[in-house]
Amino acid sequence: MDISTVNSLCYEDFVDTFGNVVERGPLMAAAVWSHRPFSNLSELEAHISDFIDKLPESGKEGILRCLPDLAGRDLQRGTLSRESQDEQSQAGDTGMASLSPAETTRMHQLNADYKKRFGFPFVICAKMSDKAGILRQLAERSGNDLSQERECAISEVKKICCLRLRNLVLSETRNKQ
Ligand code: 2AL
Repeated sequence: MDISTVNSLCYEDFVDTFGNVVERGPLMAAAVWSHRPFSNLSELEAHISDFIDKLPESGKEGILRCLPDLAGRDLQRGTLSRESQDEQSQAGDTGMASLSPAETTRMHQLNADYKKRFGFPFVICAKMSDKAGILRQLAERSGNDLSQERECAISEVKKICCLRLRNLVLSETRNKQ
């Protein structure tokens, strides 16, 4: 859809459309609707980013806790959101479903250690990485302190949000084509 269609949506339709650009985050969409009309996709994205930045640390951690683990229980059970399913299956060439048994064990262990340390799941924009990069980042970022890591994880949420938005709204460049 183009930006004028976005601007014409009632809030119910807006929340239905954008309620998962931040995973399980309809509150974000419902809040950002107040800022219509948006002049372009970047402005919509900036309002979401701004909303997230203004949250207290507990709110940011709440956003992180709404993301499913990579290669975790939801992937195994087939209960990921459509967007997450798509991202986890497109990490690198083959996706998170194709981890070897040894990689799966390592991933589960690192994820569990990370969660124990920070109290939220390890989050990374899977489409911008691959299996090796994800495992490396997981090990490296586990060494961060809490505030550093919270900000790092939130910046990954914003990258995921940006890609999800681009799947829904034509960007300015594509509009001109
Ligand atoms: C995810 C997810 O579901 N999609 C993505 O790009 N990253 N989850 C996560 N824990 O990083």
